[in-house]
Amino acid sequence: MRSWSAPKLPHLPGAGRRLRLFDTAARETRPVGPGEGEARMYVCGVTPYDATHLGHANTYVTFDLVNRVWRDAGHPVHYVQNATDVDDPLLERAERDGVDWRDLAAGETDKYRADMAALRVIPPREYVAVTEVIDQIAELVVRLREKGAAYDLDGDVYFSVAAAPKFGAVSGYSEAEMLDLFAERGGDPDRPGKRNRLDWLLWRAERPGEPSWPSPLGPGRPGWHIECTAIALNNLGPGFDLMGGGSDLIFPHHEMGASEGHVATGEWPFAKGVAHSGMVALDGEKMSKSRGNLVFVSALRNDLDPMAIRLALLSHHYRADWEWTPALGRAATERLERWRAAVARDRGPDALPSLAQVRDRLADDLDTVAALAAVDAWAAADGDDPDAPALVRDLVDALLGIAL
Ligand code: 5CA
Ligand code: ZN
Repeated sequence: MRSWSAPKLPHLPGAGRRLRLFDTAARETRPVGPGEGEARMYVCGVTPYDATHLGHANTYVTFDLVNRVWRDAGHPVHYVQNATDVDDPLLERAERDGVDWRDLAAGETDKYRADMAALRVIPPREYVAVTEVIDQIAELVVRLREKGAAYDLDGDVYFSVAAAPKFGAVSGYSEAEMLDLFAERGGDPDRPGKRNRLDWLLWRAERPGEPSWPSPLGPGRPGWHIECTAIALNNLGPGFDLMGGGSDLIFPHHEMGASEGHVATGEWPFAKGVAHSGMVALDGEKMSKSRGNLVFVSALRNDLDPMAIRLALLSHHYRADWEWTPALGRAATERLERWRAAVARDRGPDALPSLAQVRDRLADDLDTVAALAAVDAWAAADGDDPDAPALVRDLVDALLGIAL
C-alpha cells in the first residue's frame, strides 16, 4: 500500500562507516548489513487501532538511523514494513467504538503516515498491509503443514514447536520466561488440545462476526507471527540483513517468526541480524495501547516542533528503557534552537571533525547520546570556516534526520 513522502537526503563528503549493532540473538555488538551492495531490513509495523505514540516513534526513528547509516556507507537500502490491519485488538476496538474495522485501520494508518513524515522517517520501499497479502500468508501456512510442522486443532492451524530446531535461539529465554511472555503477549498456552503449550496459532478458522478470507486452509484469517514471516520472505527473501522492532517483540513474535522462516525455507538464520529498541514508559509503566498511558505524537506535535520530538528520542540510547516527561520536550526544544542559531551563523569551527565524530558514534551501536554531544560541542565553539555551518546542517539532516 501507499507509504509516505520521503525526506530529501543531503550528500555528505567522505565515506560513511560500517554499522555495528547489538545483536539480540548473538548477544554481542557486531557488524550488521552487507560488506557491499544492497542492505535488506524488515521492521515490524504498527497495529493501527490507535494513534502513533512516542514508543512507536522511538522504534521507527531507531531503525531510521540504521537506514541512514547504511545509506551514508553507500548501500542502497531495501526496507520493508508491515501493517497489522487485521488482528484481535483492532477488531475489539472497532467493536467497542461501533466503527467498521477497515475504516478504523485506514484512518489510523493515515495518521501514522503523517507522523512518520513529520518525524522525517525514511519510508519503506514496500509498506504491506496484512489484508493485501492473505493469499501469500495462507500459502506459507500450507507449506509449513506440508513439512509436517503444523497441525489442525478444531479447524484452527497451529505451528508445532517440536518441529523447530532453532526455537529459543533469538531470545535465549528459559521455557518459564517464554510461557509467561507468551500468555502476556497474545499467546494461548492453556488452550486444551495443543501438543505443546508454546505451539502458536498460524491460521484462525472463521468465527461468527469476524472477518475471514477463503483459503486452502478453509475460511479464516492469519495468526500474528506468520504475517511478518510471509511479508519478509516474499519481499526480501531469506537471510536478509536485519529484523527489527521494540524489545517487546523479541518473544514471542521474532522468536516464532524466525522459526517459521527456518522451517519453511530450510535456511538459518532467518535474518542475519536481529535488533531491538528499548521501551518508552509514562508514569512508570510501558506505554501501550492496551494500558492507555499514551503520549501521542500527533498531540505532541501541537506543542512541539517535530524536530524537537525527534531530538528528544535521540537523546536516549536506543536500547535504553526510559520515561517520557515534559521536561524532555523542553530540553530538546532548547537544543534545537541552539543548533538552529549555530548553523545560521556566517562561519563556524571546521565541521569535518564533527562529521567524523557523528559517523563514528552512530556506527558504534547507534550512540546517539554521544553524536548529539558532538554537535553540541560544534555549536558552542567559535571558528572562521565559512563552509562549516552548511556542512553541519547537512550532516545533522542526513545522519540524524533533523532538519535545522
Ligand atoms: N503490529 C505488531 C508488529 S507485527 C505490533 O507490535 N504493533 S504495535 O503497534 O503494538 O507496535 C509497533 C512497534 O512499536 C513495535 O516494534 C513495538 O515493539 C513498538 N512499541 C510498542 N510500544 C512501545 C513502547 N512503549 N516503547 C517502544 N516501542 C514500542
Ligand atoms: Zn511483526
